[in-house]
Amino acid sequence: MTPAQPLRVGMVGYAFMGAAHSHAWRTAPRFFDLPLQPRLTAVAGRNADAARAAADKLGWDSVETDWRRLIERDDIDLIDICTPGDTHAEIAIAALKAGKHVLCEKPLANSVEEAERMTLAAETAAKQGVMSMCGFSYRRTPALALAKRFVEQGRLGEIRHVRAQYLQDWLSDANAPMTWRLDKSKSGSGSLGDIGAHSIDAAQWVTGQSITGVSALLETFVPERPLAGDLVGLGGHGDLSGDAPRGKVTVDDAAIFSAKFDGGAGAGAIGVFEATRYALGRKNAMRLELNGTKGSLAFDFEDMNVLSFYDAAESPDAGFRKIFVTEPEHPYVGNWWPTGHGLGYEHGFTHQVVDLVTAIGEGRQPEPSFADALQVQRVLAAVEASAANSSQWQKV
Ligand code: SOE
Repeated sequence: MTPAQPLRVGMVGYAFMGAAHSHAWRTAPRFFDLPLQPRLTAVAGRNADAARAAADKLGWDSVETDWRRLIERDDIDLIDICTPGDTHAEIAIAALKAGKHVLCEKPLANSVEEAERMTLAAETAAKQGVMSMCGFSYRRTPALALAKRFVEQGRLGEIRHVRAQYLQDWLSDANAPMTWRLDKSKSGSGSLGDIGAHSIDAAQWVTGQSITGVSALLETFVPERPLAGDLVGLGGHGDLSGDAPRGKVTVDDAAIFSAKFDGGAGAGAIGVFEATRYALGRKNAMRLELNGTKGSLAFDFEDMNVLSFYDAAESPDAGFRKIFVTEPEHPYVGNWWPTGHGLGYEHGFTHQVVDLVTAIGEGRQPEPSFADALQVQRVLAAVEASAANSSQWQKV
């Protein structure tokens, strides 16, 4: 067999998402047959010593202190963007113009205007075979991929209700420090864009329906937090003293909204969404429940190897059935452990690399495309506009 051609990756950023992506780039070719062989060629970060240390720890061959150098290099085929949202548009557009494929973390951008420019650049580049994808990694959780398969098989019938929650609690402590995720100029929005965007993408993807309008409420519970310098990671457990200088939180802490979906021919589900980092005791409860005319299904990332399914054709007292999504016939699972052993958070990122590299190798547009992520961005903007206008109904 001829060895696969290399796909030489240059990654920008190396914190939490950078670590998850590094693991995925390394692991994907070890468990899946890929048409191209990923190489961890270079990582970029502004602080040379920290970037060198991250490269050594995460397994990258070289270091750059300016992302522009990655784009100039002839030995890089793909740029992986793992930085805060304020940098996405500039890096992605420059990379696509230079003929590099792009993987960009979610949410795609900090505004619809940026996301539109990125989508235009992506569509232009795709005509030359240069591909791009947005990292809504939960699509690659086997139980959620199985949920989509059930919907496509018609096992739920017509979908009437969508119930989507993303509940975390890492900001509950009012003395947890400021980080870039709480600064609108860097992150675009708070819980809404950081975790609500995942719910919006998953709900639209699993149902196959787009959100057409919303009515929303946003809340910031803790308006100021202790400043902690260049803190990396979530920073939720920083125990800074009450006297530390404080900075202004400029994003939402929690978002709730109702939504209408377009199911074609006037039909379409109605949905309720909730995203918060203040749900004490809920750690990463990314939940999706659908009720259709023939059945219902429910998923909770805190029990991520399970999909609950209710089939109305069975005896009414049969109740929800727990499907352990750990079997070879389930999406992605067959490439891992023998029956029944289960997967974790990191596997979603690995499957994301598998799907991206496979699509690039086959010359296909990977999903979610920048255009798909632009639709999510439009929903985020509509939620903010509605909340700013006393929850008035806002078309997407
Ligand atoms: C923090 O809220 C966060 O790490 C998000 O940024 C990720 O996208 C999500 O996967 C887990 O939570």
